Amino acid sequence: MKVVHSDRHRGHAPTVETYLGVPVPACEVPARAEAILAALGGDGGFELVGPAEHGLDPILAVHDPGLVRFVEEAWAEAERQGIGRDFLVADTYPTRAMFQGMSDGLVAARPEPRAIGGRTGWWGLDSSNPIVAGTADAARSSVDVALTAADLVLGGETAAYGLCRPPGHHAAAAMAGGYCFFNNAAIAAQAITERTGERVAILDVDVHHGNGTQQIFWRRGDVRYASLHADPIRLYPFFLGHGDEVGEGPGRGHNRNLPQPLRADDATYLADLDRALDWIAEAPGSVVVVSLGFDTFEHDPIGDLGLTTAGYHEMGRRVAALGRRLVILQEGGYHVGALGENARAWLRGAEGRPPAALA
Ligand code: SP5
Ligand code: ZN
Repeated sequence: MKVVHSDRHRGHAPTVETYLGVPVPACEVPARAEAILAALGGDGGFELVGPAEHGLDPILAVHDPGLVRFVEEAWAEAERQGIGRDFLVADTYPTRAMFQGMSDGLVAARPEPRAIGGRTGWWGLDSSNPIVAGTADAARSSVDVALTAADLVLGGETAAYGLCRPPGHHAAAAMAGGYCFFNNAAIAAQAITERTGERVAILDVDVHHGNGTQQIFWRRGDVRYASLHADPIRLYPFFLGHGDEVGEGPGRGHNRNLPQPLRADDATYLADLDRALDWIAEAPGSVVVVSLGFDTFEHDPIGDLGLTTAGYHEMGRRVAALGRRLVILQEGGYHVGALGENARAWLRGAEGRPPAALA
């Protein structure tokens, strides 16, 4: 399998994030991608390739131009306004109760603030998502990695893996958050449906609900979204990811959430994976975009499920058994020491190769 990666992810190098208002070591760090790259490179069965530049148009096909402008300008503007910090995190968020009782039109006409603290809240979900000098360039390269993986599959590969970093699935049309700036999987799915005229499915197996992907395709019947994730009653993103969120309008019945119990093991999880795969198989289409997270791992520092490395091999095997072409894109996973072997297990499973003997 071809593995698409770019060194430009390294520009997004936060060392600190804030968690419940307190600075803590950053989770979403360059070492994550380096660990996966080293393991896949060392396997001998993967071919490493660089991304092609795809420009802004495919990003603007799913994102609000205001979000794109914000991501591109945020760091320079933070410096210009003299925040005097190593990283930018929002100060104030426009939470829905602030607008209670106002008409939709008047709410929609509220202007974007100019002060960078307010502006970051305007375009953001949460305060655990630091922006640094190289964030915008890394986010652009991550999209290029995803789109290059999609190109490979549309060009005839059965499957391709995009080592995206930063991840994407929490980014909505007009919102960054959850370590995500541009929604790599949504941008790839949109490009695939435009180019093939086919329907596309997105299977999201990150431990967190992909609220951004769900939002982007909420009213669309041409891209269906299935997600397995820790029940949002317990875990980020808290406010979406419940089982009764099924899409609306033309998208009704094209969104499927399968929230998982605390410490769900391989067997519990894989039974729901089969439900998601059967549901994907009900709709036509030849390509599935996989939002692949390893924060479902039993030892992940921020997840609360119980999957094992052997479980990832089986997951890859079952997803490939759908018989559709796979654009596999990296999302989360924060146990840096296990990321390489987990990625290797999943992708070897998808290729029909046996699990690697552990070193
Ligand atoms: C793509 C993805 O997996 N995003 C996850 C976003 C989770 N956001 C909340 C994280 C709060 C945990 N912070 C503890 C930091 C310790 N390093
Ligand atoms: Zn996650």
